[in-house]
Amino acid sequence: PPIPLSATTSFDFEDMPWFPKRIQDIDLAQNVLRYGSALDADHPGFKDPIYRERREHFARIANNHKYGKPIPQVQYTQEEIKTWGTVFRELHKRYQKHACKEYLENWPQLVKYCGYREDNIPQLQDVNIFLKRKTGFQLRPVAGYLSPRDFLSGLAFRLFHCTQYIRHSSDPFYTPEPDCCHELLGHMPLLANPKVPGILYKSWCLTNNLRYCFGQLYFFTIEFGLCKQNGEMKVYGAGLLSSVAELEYAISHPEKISRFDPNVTCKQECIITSYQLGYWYTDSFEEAKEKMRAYAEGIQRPFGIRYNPYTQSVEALSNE
Ligand code: TIH
Ligand code: FE2
Repeated sequence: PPIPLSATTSFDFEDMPWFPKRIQDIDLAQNVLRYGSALDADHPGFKDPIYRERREHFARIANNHKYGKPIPQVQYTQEEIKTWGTVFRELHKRYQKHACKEYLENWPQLVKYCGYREDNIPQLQDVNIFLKRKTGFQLRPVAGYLSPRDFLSGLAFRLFHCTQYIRHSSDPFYTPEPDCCHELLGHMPLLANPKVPGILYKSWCLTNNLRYCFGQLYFFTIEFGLCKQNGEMKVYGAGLLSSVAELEYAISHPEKISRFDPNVTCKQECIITSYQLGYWYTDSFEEAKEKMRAYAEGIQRPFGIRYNPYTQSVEALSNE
C-alpha cells in the first residue's frame, strides 16, 4: 500500500519494500506485462502462431540475460527486415520536419557506428556499446512491456530496458507495445545525446504514490512530449517518433497539445493500447528538463540517498 509522506521521520532504509540497490539487482526486477496476458485482446499478432513462436524466442533471450553479459545478436527474418524498412522509410521522411534538433543531431553517428539503414535492423549490442561511450547509458533486453516500477528502477542506474522483437507485419505504423522500431528509432537518438538524459531521473525509494507520478511524467515527456524550437512545434517523445500514424495524428490536432505542467500533466490518464487523449509541450527542450528537475527537487524522500557511481549501488545517508 502507498506509504504516507508524513511517515518520513520514523522511517528508514530497511523498512522500504524491496527495490534494487545494486545494478545487478535489476536482473530480479523484470515483471513484464506480456503478450499472452495483459495485451491479448487487440494485439495484431495474437492470432499468428509463427509470430507468437518468434516472440517466445525473444522472451528467452531477455529472461536469460544477466547484467554485464553482451546482448545476443539476432538474425532477423526477411519479413522482419521488410517491416523495419517500411517503418524506417516512412518515419525518416517526417523527421526533418517534425523531430526536435537534439534528436536529429545523432543520426549521422547512428548510421556510421550502429548500422541504421532501411535494409538493416541495428543490433542492440552495437547500440549498447555506442551509448555507453556517448552518455553512459546501457541497454538490457526485455521481453515486453515492463512494469513502470521496474522500468523506472532501471533508469535510476542508467540502464534502459529495450525490446528486441519487431511489431507484427500487419500494422507497421502503429503497435500497442514497444518493439525494436520504437526503441531504436524513438529512444536511441535522444539517449545518445549528452544534452538529454538529465531529464530521466533517479526515482529510487519513492513511495508508490510518487512513483505513479513519475511514471506519468515519464510517459508524457519522454514517450509523448513536444517542444517549441524556433517558433515551431517539434516532437521529442519516442512513442510519437516511432509511430507514423500517431505522429501524423498528434501534429494535425494542435488543439490536443497543452502546455506541460507537472502538477496537471501527472493527472492525465495514460492510454496504453491506443492514441493519447492529449499531449503536452514546453516552450523549449530545456524547459521540460527544468520543470522536471524542479518537480523532483520538491519531493520529500523518507531518508537521504546517494548513488555511488564506482560501485553502481545505492546507499542510505544517515540524518545525523
Ligand atoms: N505506439 C508506438 C509505436 O507504434 O511505435 C509504440 C509504443 C510507444 C509507447 C508505448 S507503445
Ligand atoms: Fe518507450
